[in-house]
Amino acid sequence: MIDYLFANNEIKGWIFDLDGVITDTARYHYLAWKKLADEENLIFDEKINEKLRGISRRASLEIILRGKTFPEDKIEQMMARKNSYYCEFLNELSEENILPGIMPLLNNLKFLGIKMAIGSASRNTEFILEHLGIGHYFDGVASGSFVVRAKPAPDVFIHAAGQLGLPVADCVVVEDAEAGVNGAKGAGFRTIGIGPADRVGQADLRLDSTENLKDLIS
Ligand code: B16
Ligand code: MG
Repeated sequence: MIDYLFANNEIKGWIFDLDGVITDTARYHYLAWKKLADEENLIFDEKINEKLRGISRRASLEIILRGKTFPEDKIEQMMARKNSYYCEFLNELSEENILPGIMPLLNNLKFLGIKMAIGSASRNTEFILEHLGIGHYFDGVASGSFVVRAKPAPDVFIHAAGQLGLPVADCVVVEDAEAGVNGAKGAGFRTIGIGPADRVGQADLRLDSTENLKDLIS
């Protein structure tokens, strides 16, 4: 598997998902959705939150609403409210919130001259990178702000590969969400899944934790 991923050193670009790979903001998403759900008398718990991994803001709200319908202006207002709660939590983010193994990997890839990009569903990508202080590592930043179709559509990764000036076959995508791995794999990227097999087992290489990433390149 590792041979397939790294054969002939032909990986020229690494595309990283943000939430769940570079940093773990799932708790903040949970607390912000929970506050909104409580205000709106909607049932929401950590189990439902797990389904929102890698899913866009709108698709997340649709899952929480469970078929309940609202006028578009109310939907927009609820998404904005959730995001304002979420951004309050994001203000607490710092380099201490970068997941284990990420900094050694980014430094090694930079040293080797391998291009790197972010491919995230989050419209808060730039804000998060700024708080983490690692924006300068990336030659491209593709996010939910730039593409119409959210994951599992591969658009955000294809946009990232385009920013790197590389064909998809030369890039590996690192993802923690089933939707992200499926989207990237279906588009011809090589994939590394972070997390349990029942979530990212379909990736070309699955690792339990970001900590294991640093052993791939040294
Ligand atoms: P926002 P990723 C995703 O980020 C999160 O995993 C997902 O839970 C969230 O709903 C989505 O971003 C949209 O985030 O509300 O900040 O635009 O994993 O693709 O980096
Ligand atoms: Mg993610």
